[in-house]
Amino acid sequence: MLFGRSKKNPISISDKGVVDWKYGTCGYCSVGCSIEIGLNAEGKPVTTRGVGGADVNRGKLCIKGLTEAQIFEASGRGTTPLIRDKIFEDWQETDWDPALDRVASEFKRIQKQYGRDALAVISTGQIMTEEFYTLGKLVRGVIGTNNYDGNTTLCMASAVSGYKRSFGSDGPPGCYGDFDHTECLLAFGSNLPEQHPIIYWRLKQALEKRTFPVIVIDPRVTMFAQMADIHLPITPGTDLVLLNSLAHVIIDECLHDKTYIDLHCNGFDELAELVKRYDPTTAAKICGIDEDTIRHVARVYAKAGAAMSIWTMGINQSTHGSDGVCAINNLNLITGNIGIPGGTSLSITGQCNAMGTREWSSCSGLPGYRVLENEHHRQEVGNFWGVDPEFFPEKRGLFQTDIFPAIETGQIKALWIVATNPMTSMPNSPRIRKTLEKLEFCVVQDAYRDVETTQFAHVFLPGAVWAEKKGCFTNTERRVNITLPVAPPYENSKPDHWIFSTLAQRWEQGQNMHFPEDTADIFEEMKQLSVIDDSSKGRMLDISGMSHELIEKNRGLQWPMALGDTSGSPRLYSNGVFQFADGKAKLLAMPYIENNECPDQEYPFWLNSGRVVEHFHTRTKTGKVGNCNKFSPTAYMEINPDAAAELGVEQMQYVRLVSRRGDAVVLAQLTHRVPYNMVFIPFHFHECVNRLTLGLLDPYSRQPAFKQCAARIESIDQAEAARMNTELRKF
Ligand SMILES: Nc1nc2c(c(=O)[nH]1)N[C@H]1C(S)=C(S)[C@@H](COP(=O)(O)OP(=O)(O)OC[C@H]3O[C@@H](n4cnc5c(=O)[nH]c(N)nc54)[C@H](O)[C@@H]3O)O[C@H]1N2
Ligand SMILES: Nc1nc2c(c(=O)[nH]1)N[C@H]1C(S)=C(S)[C@@H](COP(=O)(O)OP(=O)(O)OC[C@H]3O[C@@H](n4cnc5c(=O)[nH]c(N)nc54)[C@H](O)[C@@H]3O)O[C@H]1N2
Ligand code: SF4
Ligand SMILES: [Mo]
Repeated sequence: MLFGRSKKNPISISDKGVVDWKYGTCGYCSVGCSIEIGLNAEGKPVTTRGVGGADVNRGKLCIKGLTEAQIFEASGRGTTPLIRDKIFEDWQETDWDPALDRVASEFKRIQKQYGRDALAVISTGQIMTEEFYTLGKLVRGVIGTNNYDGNTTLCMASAVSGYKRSFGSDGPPGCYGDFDHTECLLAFGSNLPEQHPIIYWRLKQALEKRTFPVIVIDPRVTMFAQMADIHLPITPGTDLVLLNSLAHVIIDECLHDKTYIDLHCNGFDELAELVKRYDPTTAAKICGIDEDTIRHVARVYAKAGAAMSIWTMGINQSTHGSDGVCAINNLNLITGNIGIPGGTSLSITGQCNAMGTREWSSCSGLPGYRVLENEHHRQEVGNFWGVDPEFFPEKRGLFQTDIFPAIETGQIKALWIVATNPMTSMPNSPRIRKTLEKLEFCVVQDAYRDVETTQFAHVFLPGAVWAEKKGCFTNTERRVNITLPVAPPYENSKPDHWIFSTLAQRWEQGQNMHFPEDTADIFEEMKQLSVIDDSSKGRMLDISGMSHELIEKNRGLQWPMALGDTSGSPRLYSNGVFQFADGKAKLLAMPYIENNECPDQEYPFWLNSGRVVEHFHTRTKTGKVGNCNKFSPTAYMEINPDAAAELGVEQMQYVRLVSRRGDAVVLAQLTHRVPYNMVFIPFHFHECVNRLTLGLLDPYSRQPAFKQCAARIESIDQAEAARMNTELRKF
């Protein structure tokens, strides 16, 4: 008898005619999967596969990596530079020289007329590290505006700020291999199976060999929450309260590691005093997790031989994002869980090169984790580049989220947007739209011409994308990995580093500086800068032992890797020495201050937002990939069936969602994944959630609280809704 598929036609995998495979690193998320791109006889990239010998993914890829060969010739690619005098007018096609002349002359005009800082530059987490470095050299060393930031501020800024406040430096201290050693995992605001599928797979592999408790803290019952041993459905925005309460129990029950604290931490007494106020009974009323569970989780964590915490946007995108990160660090420091196998405080990063920009772009300072505020750093970099150190400002300029309000007030007149799409990704898009319209001059540099932000540009510069160029990305575990070019830049697009160094030649200062053409040479320059001389030996961000060849051979190398080292470093702070002058980490006492826009009678729902596995951000790539689109074709809103029943909303009905900022029309998906008073919307669709979000800013990191604001649901005529939805999607 025949069962199942054997009765049907066998599955056939189409032969793509691959004759050669080239090495690369996936260009979507921060997991950093090693990928091979298959080329057919005409040399065209036609498919991809995971690299078996690569430590990160061991042959696996998720749906995005598996379909990535389709992004090169996807519709909407930029073909040639475009210019126009006024926004919304028709574009004129042009070539690179006139386009870059126009950019340089407008930047110079604006800076002369209104001051150096009237020009702002915002960048990304998606170009290569060598490109970031070149952009930083151009902006800091040649153009000289201090209002230069990246979309890290929407994403990783709270983690950066929290690491700096606790450990004295940025840099995630752990690695994926920690899953193989840990005895307890706490995961805050992270939906690993969908957003970092291959890290999740590494976790599952570890759990197949040994069991250890997995505890997920998320207001939604995500896929991750469903597989967890304990799920804590926290009240949005209150993680700091839970974390302070966990510390309360640990200290109260003497479960902390006194020896580690004495040797390696400052600030214990202040922390112990502060957390006295966060007894589980009091905390439970704020964070919504019952007191017994808080005590239980605290004991499980503190008693585990090695315990680790991971987190993503549920923590970072919050008005207490930076404090939340420090509180996670506190938890790990007081239990001695930093720098040991299975014991770490690991921020799961976001974009493929979210780390590269932090390390080398000079966005918030100077390259190689150097800061503008340090005179020695200004001198080191100035001397190395051949720039008068006096040219550098003495403290960092505006964050991305402060640049937009500064356009509103007229302080900033021109904006250069590199590989980010703020019209869709910033909170409160009605306000962003008005802001962008106010600019005297705007340049968008993107691999795709059809991104929403381009409509506000006077010049569009088409960038080559991903494996059309050669360079490195750094992943969540500080692994520097490489991508080799498999195709020439699409039509008349150019690699971003070429655009930066060619633009630099339009300034006299740029002509006097050296901008290498080959990214391997740029990497060599970064290596030198990572450890300039004996005074900078022992710097954490040491890549002097790496090279493009070694990186490819090893399928990625983790920094620090000093000259002469034969391998990279899986962990930081294993010796208990932190990056403050006295070598000790800081335990921080942080009170919780309630400041979110909470649901009320008028707007009774929490509006939560995030992602789905099939799409990446503003869908400039995945929106054009057949299978990604097929599995996730449209924006939708998760709503609890009980709440839906009360409002008379049915499955797959359109509703009108309203906040104090704006409204959107969206399809309802009834699911118990969200509690009664919450709705959740993936942010990938420009016509939807960021029209409503508030995005209050964290005081330290200036990161928006994308995941907390209030909304109400109204019914809407279905035919009218379908019409509105189609209109809004057109933009
Ligand atoms: N498929 C896919 N993968 C991606 C991306 C993508 O766009 N698509 N983007 C990449 C990038 S740049 C990033 S930053 C990461 C993001 O990765 P994640 O942070 O894992 O993804 P999100 O869905 O934004 O948010 C995670 C969870 O935070 C929860 N949350 C909301 N409010 C709170 C709160 O107050 N406390 C807690 N504890 N949790 C809360 C949400 O319910 C949600 O389930 O993903 C990366 N990977
Ligand atoms: N409501 C809500 N909003 C959010 C979030 C949320 O959870 N909720 N998450 C936030 C987070 S964590 C993030 S990271 C941001 C992401 O927000 P964005 O950075 O705006 O999103 P992307 O779509 O990744 O934009 C990257 C752009 O770079 C282009 N690009 C890709 N590669 C290249 C290249 O090599 N060269 C050039 N020149 N261009 C390239 C792409 O086509 C795309 O237009 O969104 C934030 N917004
Ligand atoms: S997990 Fe991330 S890096 Fe790996 S294939 Fe998927 S999108 Fe690419
Ligand atoms: Mo992100």
